[in-house]
Amino acid sequence: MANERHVDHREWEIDASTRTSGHPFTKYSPFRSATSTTAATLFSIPAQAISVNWIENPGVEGTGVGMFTATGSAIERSTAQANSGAASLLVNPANSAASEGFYWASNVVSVNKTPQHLTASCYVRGASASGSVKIQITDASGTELATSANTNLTTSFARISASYTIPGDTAGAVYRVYVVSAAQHNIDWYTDDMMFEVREDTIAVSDYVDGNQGIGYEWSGATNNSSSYRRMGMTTMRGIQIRNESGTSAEVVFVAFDCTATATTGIPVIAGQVFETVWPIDFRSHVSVISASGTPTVSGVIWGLHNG
Ligand SMILES: [Ca+2]
Ligand SMILES: [Ca+2]
Repeated sequence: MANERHVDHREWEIDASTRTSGHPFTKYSPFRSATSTTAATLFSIPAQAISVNWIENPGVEGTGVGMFTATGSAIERSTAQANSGAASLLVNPANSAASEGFYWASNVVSVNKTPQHLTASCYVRGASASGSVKIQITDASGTELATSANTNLTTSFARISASYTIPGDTAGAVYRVYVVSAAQHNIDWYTDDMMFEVREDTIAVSDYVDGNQGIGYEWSGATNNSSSYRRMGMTTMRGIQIRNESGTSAEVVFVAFDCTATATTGIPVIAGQVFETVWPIDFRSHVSVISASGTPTVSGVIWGLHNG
């Protein structure tokens, strides 16, 4: 703020709420990395938006592909290509018409007073650089509601997406996501990392999410056979344990919170020693580290919670 004054200082200081003061630490971020004599950010509070993917085997890492229905094509799980993981869905169009591919059907999207935004996305790669495909959102009988641009297949994976807004008070209904040839062709293609999301806050397409992606990512049920979600990221750091693995005494590491580490702003961690907070802290930006010499490795964990 350009017109900030000293009396605004109340907003500069952080007072944890009564509720969060006694909150167990539910988030953590482990680390092990080399430092150097240039300050580096060891950890920063992630901008980790909550999102949900309704598609049950979105990365085709599970062997069951019964949630996908072929239409004018043959489909099968293939480990020949993958955008992530080890497998994708191979689509072999029959080459008798346009719009050959497959679809996935959602559970009922419940009625809502306010609009709901549907987004569908996936990554596609041609067996060769020819032919085009598109992704569509349709109603429960396959009538088109929204369609991506036609995308020419290449031998690299590319993301395609479509979005549709359900007006408020629309009766609950099933929706389908189609991935099909844009024009008739006989080029096989691979589909991976599919996503279908229902949001009320934005029509923007979220980053791809599945339960295999690490800390904060979970399947709602069986792995590779249920919806999945990304939980909120850490918003408040509440503790750190950091070990300086070096055995060389000159290799002191300085650790700073919410500012850039230097020999004067950082807490010194002597070679071979561990610094661990013994009382909850409350920092909300980042941890910076710098070494006095060399490239000592630091390892440990940052503890925190959400909604400080
Ligand atoms: Ca995959
Ligand atoms: Ca074919």
